[in-house]
Amino acid sequence: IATRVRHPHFQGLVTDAATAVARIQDGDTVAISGFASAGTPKAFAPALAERIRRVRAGGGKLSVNLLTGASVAGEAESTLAEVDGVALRMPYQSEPTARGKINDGRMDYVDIHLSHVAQQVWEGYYGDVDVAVVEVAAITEDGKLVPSMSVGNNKTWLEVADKVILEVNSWVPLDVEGMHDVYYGTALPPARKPIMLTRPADRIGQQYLEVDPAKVVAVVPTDEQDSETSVAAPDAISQAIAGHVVEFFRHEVELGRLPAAGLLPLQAGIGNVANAVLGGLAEGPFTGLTCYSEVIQDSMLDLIRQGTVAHASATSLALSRTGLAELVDNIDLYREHVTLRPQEISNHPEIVRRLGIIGMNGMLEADIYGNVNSTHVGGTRIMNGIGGSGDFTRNGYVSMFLSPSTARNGAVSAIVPMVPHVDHTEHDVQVIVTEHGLADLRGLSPRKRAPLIVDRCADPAFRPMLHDYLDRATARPGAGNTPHILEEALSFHTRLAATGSMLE
Ligand code: 0RQ
Repeated sequence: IATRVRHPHFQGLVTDAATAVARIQDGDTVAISGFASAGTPKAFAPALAERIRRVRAGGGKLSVNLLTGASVAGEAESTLAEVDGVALRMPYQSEPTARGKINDGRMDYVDIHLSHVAQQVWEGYYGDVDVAVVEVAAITEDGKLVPSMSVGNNKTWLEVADKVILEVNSWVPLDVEGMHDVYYGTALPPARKPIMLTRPADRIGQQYLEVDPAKVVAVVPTDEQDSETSVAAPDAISQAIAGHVVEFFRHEVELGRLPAAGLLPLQAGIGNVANAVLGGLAEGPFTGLTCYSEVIQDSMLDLIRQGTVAHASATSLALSRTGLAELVDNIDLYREHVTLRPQEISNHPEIVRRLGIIGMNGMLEADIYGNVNSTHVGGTRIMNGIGGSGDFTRNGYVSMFLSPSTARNGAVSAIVPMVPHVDHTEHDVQVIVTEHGLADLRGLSPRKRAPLIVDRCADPAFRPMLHDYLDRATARPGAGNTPHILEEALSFHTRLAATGSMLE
């Protein structure tokens, strides 16, 4: 432990997780590290769930409000959800048990843009943060913290929390030191200053997180690996989507709208499609690429290793088992080509706009005018959350949504007359891609966009129904700028609910 906890004050605080979580009281707001699977505290959730069970068995009450970076390791999320340990959850989850509790109205869920979390917590919208639980790789001789595999909101949690529990994970390679760039220059308005980051590889902060030693109540040693963010091998659909995206980049370069050398920094969401698109870039022709994103997935490691990507900036390493092994085995290479930053900076609107990011995110569905639903199935049931997709889409240089054209074995169309929930409006969404094709909506009025989206992106099985709707809506007297038949606009969804299919 002395190689990981190098400062005597912190050595004196070493204890086990059960002792540490005894500090947590009913109603506390607990902010933990973790972004995607990476950097979630390993010992905290099982220990708190066990304490909750014991307190309840003794007739007491115990649940907490849980703040994180984004999603955290599935086991941590489910362990706490199973014991109804979480009263309020913010800002993102992607785990079935928690999702079920939210949709049953048993867990409050606040789904906000990831770049907004730090400032909203500072502003006090979530009350006081009682306890922060943050995983680190090491505590240095002078009491600084070496972050682990994600940074997320850890800087903010350490600053705002009354009490801090540190988990020091000896699985994290010590050579991760130097991969992080923690920027301490953010302030609340009117004291804000420009953030002087102009290239994805720029370093504007420091390698370490800081904590007031007086607030630290426990240091808990752990040695467990990060759980994996699994990815499937690209299938025909995701490969077709990737093909359309690469062709689009070629076309934009030809028109002089994207630089041939390195394009512009890429952002890609989590998931198989995003992973396949990045994989598609491995086949060329682009080189010297950069990435300014939230997460680094397996395919990004491949692109770095083969030299296609010169630098990748993110807030988290969301890797599969194979990806984690590759990272740990070649940590020196990746430390040189990867920078992990606080999510406030990885997703910052000012930087996203300045760098001219190409945003590529997944969606549940888009409507014929380009409004996108990323979060609520059928308009009511939460899937995951908006995550960082809004940060990149609203502020990006080119904002793209990528999705298979159908879901549930063809019963659900990803292109519908009207979305029942809007996360990204028609004003933000510029390009929609499915396996069938790519609709470039830039410069087009809603009436011009609609037939393009249907013909390029909808599955052929749904095209006649969508055209019929559009024709009848447009033929109405006073049809307007975005013609609709309101009595019918959600008919795809009501039919799905009634019959199990959007098909007539
Ligand atoms: O269900 O898991 O039961 O098979 O949704 O769909 O096609 O595998 O696509 O994994 O990319 O997820 C929008 C959810 C897409 C994701 C969303 C069902 C489908 C399947 C998953 P199963 P796919 P993806 C960076 C950016 C918001 C956050 C974000 C997301 C499951 O992209 O959460 O972008 N985005 N963050 O069957 C009903 C539809 C459906 C549908 C798909 N129209 N109706 N179900 N599904 N379309 C990441 C972070 O912020 C951390």
